[in-house]
Amino acid sequence: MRLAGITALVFGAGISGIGAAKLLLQKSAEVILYDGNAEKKEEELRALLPGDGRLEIVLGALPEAVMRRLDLVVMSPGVPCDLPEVLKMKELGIRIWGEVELAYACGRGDVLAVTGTNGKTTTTSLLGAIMQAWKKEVYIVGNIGNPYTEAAPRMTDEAVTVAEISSFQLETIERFAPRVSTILNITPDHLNRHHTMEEYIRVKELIASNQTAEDTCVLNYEDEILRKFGATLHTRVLYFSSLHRLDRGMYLEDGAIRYSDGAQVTELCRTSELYLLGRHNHENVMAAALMAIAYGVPVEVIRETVKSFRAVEHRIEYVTEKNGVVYYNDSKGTNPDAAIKGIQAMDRPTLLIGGGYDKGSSYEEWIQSFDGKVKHLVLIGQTREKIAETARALGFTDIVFAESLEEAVQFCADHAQRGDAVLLSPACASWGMFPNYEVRGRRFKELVNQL
Ligand code: UMA
Repeated sequence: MRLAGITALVFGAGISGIGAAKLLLQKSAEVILYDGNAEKKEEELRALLPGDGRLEIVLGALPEAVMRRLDLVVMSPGVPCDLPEVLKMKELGIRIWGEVELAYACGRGDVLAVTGTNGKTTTTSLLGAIMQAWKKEVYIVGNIGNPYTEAAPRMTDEAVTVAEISSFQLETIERFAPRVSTILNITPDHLNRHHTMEEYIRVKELIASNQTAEDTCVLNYEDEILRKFGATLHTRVLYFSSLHRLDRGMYLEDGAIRYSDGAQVTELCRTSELYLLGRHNHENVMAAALMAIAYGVPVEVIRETVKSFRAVEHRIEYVTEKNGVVYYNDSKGTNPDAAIKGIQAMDRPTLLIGGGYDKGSSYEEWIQSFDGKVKHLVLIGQTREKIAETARALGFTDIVFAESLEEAVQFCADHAQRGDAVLLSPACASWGMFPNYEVRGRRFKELVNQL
């Protein structure tokens, strides 16, 4: 699609929307930056964008007269596709792209894309590090917090883009086609946005929808949904497994990560050589390594990178030790499944801070995973009643309500004993209390360091 001269509305003025607006202005499109939040400040938004383009800013309600002028709508990931305004624009026959589709249309080089319910950020960072050890021009973008549209205009044909792609972003792709993709796992998440598990799965699987026979999709063999999905694909499929030796693919066996190309078996490393802990992390390592192999990276480069790679911020991140109590920040535990990994990684009695924004999750399995390790469950945010109810029904009653993260941290500091751990692993999104999980995690670290 030719962008010069068209009128494009960018829906949402967060970091994706600003990236998209900049890119469109650079392509000489006429841009209408729209945000439903009437409290946003027009001058502040203008200051983020080049002053010489044809830019209009609309805040609050979106008039139909504006809709009727449009050739293209570029959606920010956080904006639901079934909002009445969006449905209206669809009805008017206006093309709707996600910010990722716009970036893909304008970018160059190859794309390697990572999705899945959990482990996306770790896998994307590790794959990014592997690519940086091998290639000169590497971009690490997407849901990880760097808008893809910001990087797109700088790309040459030599570029390798490693993209973390959420289900929100996949909903609005059209031609986005990674050379190598992965779906790490699929468990219930974001059901308030996608409504049903079937729809969430459908959206996740879109990551491979434009891949051809020359491309590769890397899947988790132990995920039944994904194994079924793999059988339907026309692109090359490679599996990784943490439980079974595979004739072809990557697997965990006798404390080692091994790769079989169908004829020869190569040992990548021993898990004891990795800084990343836990089976879920070993799966992330296998996914990244297998994607790199599929893309042609020499095994030696992959081996050196995985052995030196450390955990990413906010993912079971060690903060500090105070009075014999160890503090961990797992703010990225934004759903029950991710939070289960957090509590499983604890090897001592734990004071657990949970709760936040309600995404329609069920907390039963999370509470069942406490396994006698949780001394106190300190709950904050919108979901605290719902979590407490579930916990009590399962016989877990050491529950405390706190009004804020500050109060929760103080309670933990007052009640933890030498040898305990304090873990922030909320099982919920941060929205309502914080703009995102990074701000929540950083605030937690600040509070802990001030104790
Ligand atoms: N807005 C509206 N109407 C709505 C909803 C939002 O106008 O109905 C406006 C808001 O007022 C706000 C803007 O849209 O001004 C926010 O847009 P956004 O929610 O898309 O946020 P961005 O700042 O653009 O960040 C987005 C991703 N956010 C979400 O998916 C919610 C970031 O992922 C991502 O890092 C960034 O783009 C760069 O690509 C965050 C996230 O929480 C980390 N992701 C979810 C997750 O990981 O679970 C999917």
